[in-house]
Order: sequence, then C-alpha cells, then structure tokens
Amino acid sequence: MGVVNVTPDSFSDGGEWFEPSAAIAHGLELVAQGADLVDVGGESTRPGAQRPSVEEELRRVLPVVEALSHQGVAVSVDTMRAQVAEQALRAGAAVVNDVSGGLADDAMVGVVARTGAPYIAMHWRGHSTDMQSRAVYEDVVAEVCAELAERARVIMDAGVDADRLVLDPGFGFAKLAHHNWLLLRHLDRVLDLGHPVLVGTSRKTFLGRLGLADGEASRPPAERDVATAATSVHAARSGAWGVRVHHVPSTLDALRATAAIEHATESTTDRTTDRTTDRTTDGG
Ligand code: PMM
Repeated sequence: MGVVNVTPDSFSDGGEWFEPSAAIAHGLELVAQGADLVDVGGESTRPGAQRPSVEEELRRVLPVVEALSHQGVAVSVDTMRAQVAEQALRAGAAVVNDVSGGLADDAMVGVVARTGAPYIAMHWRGHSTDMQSRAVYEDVVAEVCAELAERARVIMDAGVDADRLVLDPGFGFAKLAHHNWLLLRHLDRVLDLGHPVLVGTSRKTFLGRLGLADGEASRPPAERDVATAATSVHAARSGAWGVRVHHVPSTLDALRATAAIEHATESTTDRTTDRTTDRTTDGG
C-alpha cells in the first residue's frame, strides 16, 4: 500500500501532495512503482495535530479518490469519518482505512456494513491531540490484541464480513518506541486473531533513532525508508497481508530480494536476470 497524504501537515510528507494534481500524479507514480493499493488521506494524525472540518477533508480527498479510481487504481480512503468514507466509496474508493477502528465515529461501522466495503480497523486509543499520554501498557502485545479482538467482535456483530476485515496494530498510535518493537517482534500474536493484518511503520518516529546516542537529533522522516523496508520485510515474512509505505521502491526491492533468496534453487535460477545484467558497469 502506497501513501498519498493530501494534507498540509503530515509528519512524513506534509504538504508535498496537498494540491490535487500533485496528489493524483503521486498516486499514479506509486502504482507505476509497484503499489497494489493507494491510500488517500486528508487528515494528519501526527501527535498533537488539529482535525480539519468534514467539508475540508472531503474537499481534499474526493477529487484525488475520484481521479485515481477512474484511472483504474485501487484506492483506500484513510478516514475516521463515516461521511467521508461513504462519499469516497461513491467516488470509487475500494477500501476504507480507519485508524480509529470505528471508535471515532459511531456511524462508520454501519456505512462499512451497508456498502460491503473491505475495512481496515486499526488499534487506537484516542485522537492525536493527546494519544501519546495513552501509551500506558503492562503487556502491550496482550492489550493491543485484546482491544483489537474486541473491535473485531463489535464490527462483525454490526454486519461486516470476517473476510473483509483487516486488523492493524497501529504503530506509533498511543505507542512508545519499545511498544512498537515488541509488537513487531510478536506480530504472530496479532495474526493469530484470524484476520488479515496490515502493518504501517513507514517513516515513524521510532525508526528515526536507530543507532543514535541520547541527545543526537532524530533522522528526518525521508531518511527512514531503509529502516521502513526492514520492518516491512519482517512484517511480510511474518505473514502480514499488507504493508503501508511512503517510498514504494525501497520496500519492494527489499521484499523482492528476500523472495529471491527464499525461492533460489539450482534449477530455477533466474537466467533472464543473469543475461541482462551489465557486468561492465555493476560487477554482475
Ligand atoms: N499510519 C498513519 C496514517 N494512516 N493507517 C493505517 N491503517 N495504519 C497506520 O499505521 C497508519 C494509517 C500515519 O502515518 P502518515 O501520517 O505518514 O500517513
């Protein structure tokens, strides 16, 4: 899943794709780079972010969802609002991605059930203004799994099919760095809930401090793509259904490399690649 944030203030790519034409072009670029799904969002969820009005969110996402869908792109709409989800589905979106798992808007689960849209429900403990104060766990893996299981029960009771419900542990949302690392290490426990799992670690704060001493400044978001590729490969190898990333080529290349290792045998060596490699320029 490639990300297009149509926002002025997202931590990872804020302002870069705020103009509809830039957002649409970027969505097409992500697909050309290998994304299967493009996630279009109009609300920043960075810690402390203020929410846009519904009208403003609709104004940001609808033209982008519509244009990409019309060009055959599979689009998910990243929204916590039922009204935005409903209008985006009407404009051609194929999937609803809700970081609140239905907790931010009571009407969301009803819209998803009525439309039959696939639904990504993320683990969430409250809006970005104060979410980090809720990053308090005795056993983060057990608590996130229990809270996700409870959401899944409520969502399915409302009429959403089990096979259309994707769960996401919500990296960086009411989580400190060590919570995120523990959830990655024990992703099998999230998978054991029995639903497809989406993992969104891309460019998040906990990836910006690797190898740095206390007091050293964190790496900026755009310099976290190598770490994102590593965590995304780990997620994919653990059995995740999808990974949500800003920079598709780096993660896809890392995934292809690990797949090539896994599938390498004497008899099925990729001879095409061997033949087309230019040994004079890159050493083969
Ligand atoms: N993270 C962000 C936004 N939407 N959706 C899902 N399902 N999972 C996530 O981890 C997630 C998300 C925040 O990142 P961004 O501001 O770079 O989009």
